[in-house]
Amino acid sequence: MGARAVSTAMRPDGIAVVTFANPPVNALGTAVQRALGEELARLAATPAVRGVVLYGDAAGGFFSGGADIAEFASIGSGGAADPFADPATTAVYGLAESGRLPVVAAVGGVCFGGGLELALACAARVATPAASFGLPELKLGIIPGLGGTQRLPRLIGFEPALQAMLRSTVLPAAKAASAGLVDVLLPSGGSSLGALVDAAAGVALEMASGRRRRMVPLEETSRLGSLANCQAVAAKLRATDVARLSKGGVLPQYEAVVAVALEGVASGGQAGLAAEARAFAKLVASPTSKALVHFFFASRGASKLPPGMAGVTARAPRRTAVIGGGLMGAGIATALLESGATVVIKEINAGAAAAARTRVAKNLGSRGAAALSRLSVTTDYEAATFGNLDIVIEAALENVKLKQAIFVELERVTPASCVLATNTSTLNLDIIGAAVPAAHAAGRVVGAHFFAPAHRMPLLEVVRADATSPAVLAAVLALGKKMRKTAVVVGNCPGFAVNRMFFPQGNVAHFLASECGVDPYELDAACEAFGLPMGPFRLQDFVGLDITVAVGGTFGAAFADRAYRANFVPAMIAAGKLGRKSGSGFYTYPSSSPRAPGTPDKSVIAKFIEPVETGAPPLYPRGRALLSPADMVDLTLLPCVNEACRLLEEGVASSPADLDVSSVLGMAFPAHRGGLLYWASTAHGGPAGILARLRTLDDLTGHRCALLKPSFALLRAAAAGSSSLGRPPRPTRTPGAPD
Ligand code: 3H9
Repeated sequence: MGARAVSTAMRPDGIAVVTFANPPVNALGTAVQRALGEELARLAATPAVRGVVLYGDAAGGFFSGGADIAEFASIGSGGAADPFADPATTAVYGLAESGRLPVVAAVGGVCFGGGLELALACAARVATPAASFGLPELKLGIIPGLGGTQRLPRLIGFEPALQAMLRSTVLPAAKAASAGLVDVLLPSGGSSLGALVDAAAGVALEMASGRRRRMVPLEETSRLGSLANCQAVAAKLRATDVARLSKGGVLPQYEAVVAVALEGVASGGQAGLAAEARAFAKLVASPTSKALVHFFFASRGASKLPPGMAGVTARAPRRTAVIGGGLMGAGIATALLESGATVVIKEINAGAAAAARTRVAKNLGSRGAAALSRLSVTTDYEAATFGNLDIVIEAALENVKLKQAIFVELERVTPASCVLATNTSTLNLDIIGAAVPAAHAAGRVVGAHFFAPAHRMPLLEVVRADATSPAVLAAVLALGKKMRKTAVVVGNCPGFAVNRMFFPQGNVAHFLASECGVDPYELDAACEAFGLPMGPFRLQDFVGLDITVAVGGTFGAAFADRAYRANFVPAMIAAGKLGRKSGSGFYTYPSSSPRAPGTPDKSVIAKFIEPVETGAPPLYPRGRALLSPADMVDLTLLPCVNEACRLLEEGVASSPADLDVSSVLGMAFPAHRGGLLYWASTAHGGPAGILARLRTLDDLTGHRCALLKPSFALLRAAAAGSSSLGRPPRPTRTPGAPD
């Protein structure tokens, strides 16, 4: 925070306009809160001042992104290190609500978390149509801790407030106004900064002169309803939203917010504030919150350019084309259109082009007409279109010759400034680039690996070949941001980061079933209780066993030293058990409800796993009785951690935090465990603990699976006594010094 974070301008009408600025998102750090409290106290002691407008000023239109999340680590430590132990930190909320002066919040942009709690404590809120409001604290494993659980229900009603907090809903200005959260909404067109401040000053003046009632939010009761009614609402929400969102009670913040809000209704606002403070202090120190805060910062960090490229900037490409309008291509086109880009889909014939358009229209749904108007489909590389593009994303079949041929065409028809991206999930970028040596050498070739369905999945792997230029990387990152994806820059190797990090999961599951007598359904149940949405066998059914074998073959060829191939899977495929799409695999699926989770088909063990594996060397040690659910989870996931260490060692991924983001957004690893590597490090005590655990598991399973042999990268991190799995940062090179 700069020294001039809070400044005041006096208006001739006696209204003080207090502006606070803490870029980039105007986080309400404790220093900002203290400075605001001091300023409100000073103004209250100045007789000429009649009221206050509170205005958050940060480039990009933020009233405030909320309390400073980076400070959470020191909360609860007590004494001077704990910024919230000092009552001066939070004095601003009481002063805004019931000090001498009416305080009005002027909101022209994002107003989240502690920022909204500050606005809620004010006597009124005036907003422009660009404003948006939300209390997203639960996503961080906490509850609002600056009065939000008490004041929001009093302003918009108990049930709407709880629903908004439980679901971390973002209310656009118009909705916030109709809910009762915004007192004055400026019309669009008349909402310049000057107009906003004038309107807020007008409201403050009316209150100062008694022409308008000054609201004290904590004392409002008219919208709360009776205690009995609130109790009934709480019971209903506990049975529905809380049960679902808390994952059956695993995440404590969902129950806490209901209990604390109810306490405020039963015992009054002040008692509610005290209950809120107690619950907040407990939650902010919980492992769940620490993991979610880690994930928050890791996701923000992931979309940055790699070290050494700082300062390179690029605008997001707007004129785009997608080659291939199949499921993947149509999904990518949909996401591009939703981000405001124009899109051309190139297909091989008129029928395929029409089908691509239909797919995109279906993805966009009934409200997508405006976006759809920016789509065109074609069967030719016409110069008029392709000569004017910023980026092409190739999403054709996973066939290297085909992709090379497409790139040759693209190099011919696109301008030299056009980014040439491929959505390959496995192929080597340099081999594709070899077909267009000039474009590749110029740095135009890059990977843009989306996950299916591309218009829904939040992750984008941006694959960087050695030749890819920083400007091209920056352009694809900017595009990712426009598409609301979290983009992670990764290096070029088979499977890139996500698929390579997770290929051991299915392999090791096969090993455990084949050679250790582990029941697939018990293994799935252990992994699902841990928080994975699907255990490895259920996931294979979902993907399709034939696809699993095909992808497994790619990894088997690339990493033959450690890949594991089970004989029973081809036998299942031969018997027509392809997984969900054929109605049966490891589970059976009723044709009447194809989305049902499936019923275990235990006959798979006796029919396929045991007979096929008989005749192998003596099975060791028919081990299911030896393995606990925790062993099964570690056996499934630590080989992935082992592979992640290799990715870090090879420089394919640049930090453990990037891989945490990739694991959560690409593989649905539970966010409340912070990501794969964060979980492994915290659960097992860093690299040395992970190594020891892997060795124990290798012993338990008879030293028969190479995926359980520690990678050199893990051994090295453990030997170095490092607390992190990543390669230690390289010292920055001083210009002129030898490499
Ligand atoms: C809270 O308020 C608790 C209280 O109830 C109680 C307290 C006692 N703090 O996302 P972006 C950083 S909890 C610190 O790329 P965008 C972010 O790390 C808070 N830093 O921008 C990044 O840094 P860097 C409740 C924050 O425009 C930079 O700002 N609020 C915070 O796409 C830009 O972020 C939330 O949960 C913060 N609060 O989106 C809101 N917010 O450049 C969380 C952001 O170094 N934030 N940063 O990587 C958001 O939802 C989005 O960041 C926001 C901006 C919509 C604000």
